[in-house]
Amino acid sequence: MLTPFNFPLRRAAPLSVTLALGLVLAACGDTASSSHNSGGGTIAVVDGIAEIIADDLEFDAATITAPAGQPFTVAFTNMEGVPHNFSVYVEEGGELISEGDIINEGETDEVEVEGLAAGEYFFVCDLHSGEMTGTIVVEG
Ligand SMILES: [Cu+2]
Repeated sequence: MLTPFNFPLRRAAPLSVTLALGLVLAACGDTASSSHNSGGGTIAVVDGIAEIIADDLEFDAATITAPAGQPFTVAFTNMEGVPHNFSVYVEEGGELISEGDIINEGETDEVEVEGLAAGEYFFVCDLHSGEMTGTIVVEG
């Protein structure tokens, strides 16, 4: 297990989330030894687009803020030699809103997201669902 001393900036996932993700990872044959969440930080949708990066098995933001009722694009770039994608769900384990393509190092996928009602939504790399997750906060 990683300790807070190893990763002082990373938040531990709530226990229920950790358990749920563990089930998903078990199904994939992966072995998650930690709640290695997204790297922290918040990015905003500006002029209909938000840019997010994956590197070191992390997204570079844990939160994306977006205005309610306005479709937007997430420009997702993979910066490492491990495939990733960016997908949006109503909630963890819930209904799919947008499924991003799996992309390789140096590629960018523009993921279109419909206008959403105010609230919180779940984003994740479907290939690393125990490690690469975050929240879309829709306001307005
Ligand atoms: Cu991934």
